[in-house]
Amino acid sequence: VKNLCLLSPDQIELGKMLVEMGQSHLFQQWTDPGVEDNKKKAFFAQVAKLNSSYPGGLASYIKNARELLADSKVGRNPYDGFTPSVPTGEVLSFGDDNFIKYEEAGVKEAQNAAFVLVAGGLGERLGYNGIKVALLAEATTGTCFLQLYIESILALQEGSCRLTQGTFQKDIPFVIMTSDDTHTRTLEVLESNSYFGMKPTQVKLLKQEKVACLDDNDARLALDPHNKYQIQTKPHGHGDVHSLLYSSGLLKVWLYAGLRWVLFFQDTNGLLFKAIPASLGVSATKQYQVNSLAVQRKAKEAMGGITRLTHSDGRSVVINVEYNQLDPLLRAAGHPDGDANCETGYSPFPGNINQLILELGPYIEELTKTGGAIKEFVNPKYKDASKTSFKSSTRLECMMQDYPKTLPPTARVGFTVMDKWLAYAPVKNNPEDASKVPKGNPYHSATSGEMAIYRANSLILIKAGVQVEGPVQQVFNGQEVEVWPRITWKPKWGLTFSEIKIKVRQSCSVSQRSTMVLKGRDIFLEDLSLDGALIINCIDGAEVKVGGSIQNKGWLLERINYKDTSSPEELRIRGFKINKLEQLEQTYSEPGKFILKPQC
Ligand code: UGB
Repeated sequence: VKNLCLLSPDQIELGKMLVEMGQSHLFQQWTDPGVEDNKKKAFFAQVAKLNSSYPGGLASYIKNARELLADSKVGRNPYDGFTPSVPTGEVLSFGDDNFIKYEEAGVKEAQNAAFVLVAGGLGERLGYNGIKVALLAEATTGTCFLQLYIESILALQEGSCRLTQGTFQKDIPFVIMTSDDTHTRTLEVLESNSYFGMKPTQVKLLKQEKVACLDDNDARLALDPHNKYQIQTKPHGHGDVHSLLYSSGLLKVWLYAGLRWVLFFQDTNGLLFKAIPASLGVSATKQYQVNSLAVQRKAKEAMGGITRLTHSDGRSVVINVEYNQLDPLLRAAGHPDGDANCETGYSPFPGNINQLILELGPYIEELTKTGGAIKEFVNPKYKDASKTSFKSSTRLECMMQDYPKTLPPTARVGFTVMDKWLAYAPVKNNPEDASKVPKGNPYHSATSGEMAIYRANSLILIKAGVQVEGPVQQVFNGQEVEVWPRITWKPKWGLTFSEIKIKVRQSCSVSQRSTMVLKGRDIFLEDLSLDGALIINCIDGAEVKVGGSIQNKGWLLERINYKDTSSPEELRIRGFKINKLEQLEQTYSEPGKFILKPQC
């Protein structure tokens, strides 16, 4: 009370709210006025930020925390009373007519979409010193995830205009959710690379704030152990993206601009944009308000399952159920085998890869009802079975994919299952942990993420009639992986399967040891036989026909160990570098038609 003279009326109101919410312990160690006054002002500045960045304010946060902690203490299962069943959705098979139809519909629809990348996670499991979006997706061209995503969005933007014979190209909005851990460096990567060709006005960074930590079941806020005038905070989770978008006002701007879709995706999946056109086509064709991208899932795989949950009281929702909750839920519903594969050899529940497509109109309506808030959870680490005290402070968390939990049963919620080799290869684990993954389980490492790009591109060319020599097994950083030919192309070359520019009159072949880099849009491969390295750089407006037989020493993968600090981190983390022995490289920087048909 003695310190009231230091405070503004707003700060006094916040102080009263804290005391009313049972938080007077925060002031117990305060000194008399005149001592550490600046730290007291800083305390209220932090309280004001915590209050303004949470839907309903800090009082709502404390109230929600008490309710969730009470449920957690008694071990209430959030799925009590719900019966799981397999929801309806679309299962696609790469390259067939159905897939091609959806891809074309998706590219046309892309100009009515906004893209939202959740990139606030620091990636502790990955152990990479940089931010994850700046990590190389593949070392052959040195393209990082952010560059790959931006170039993919620009390719969709151009393709959408072309396929709809649009008179002008609409700029697709791109939002990146950052956090204190990633904001500055994300901006630096964008600015130092001229936004990888995107207009700076097209990109918006929205920074998520951390939330207050909780010391006990009464939701008493935890003080920073090193500063009694600061409340301890931790990340709230990627679910923040919904309240940030809602409070940013961008959703209404997009609606008035005629947009219809918002696509949410994660920071390290180099395959994603191979799956987006068809998935967006499914959303537009099926009029899904929520479309979860999914892949075939093996039972017990560490991947959430997209599940319809129907309550005895009539409530029904289609939601991702984390894998460790799916098995007990199924057993409780009378499935004795729990999470088991069906006759297809896969789980009947599609595997969540946390890339979502939401229809904008209903999304705005829902967020208006909830104020941007979505269902949260709390996961305290109790000291003992009495569950009366915590080992360390906890906090409320939320996940992006829990958005449908608040939707009415009438909402059109579906999913799109894609071949996993085409859609999903996240980079989450450091080499040490990846090398210990049980055999047959995905490594989810920089090594496996890069090899997955080469495999996907090889399989796509095989589907297009190219004879691509199969992989060899090699070990990098303790992970045995398939090494396919190192084939990469700019998104604008092969945005969709039907746009792959290959003509096979006699035959087209690529040997396993080959590297092929197509940096341009109008590069046409025709009866090419490649055994070595071929690099084509060409501007839009140059049309290059490439054929004939190319043989040279090529580019080899040279193993390096992740502990070898003499190599750059972005190479150590994958366990190899590219040794560029010899290549045929051609650059076309003038408009025109060119033929490259060497007989070497
Ligand atoms: N992220 C944020 O932007 N802010 C945050 O506060 C936290 C994360 P992780 P996670 O891919 O298979 C998710 O850590 O959360 C971003 C799904 O929950 O990589 O453990 C972060 O930058 C899970 O159901 O993954 O698991 C990254 O882009 C499953 O789908 C993204 O959120 C899993 O991903 C995901 O953060 C998966």
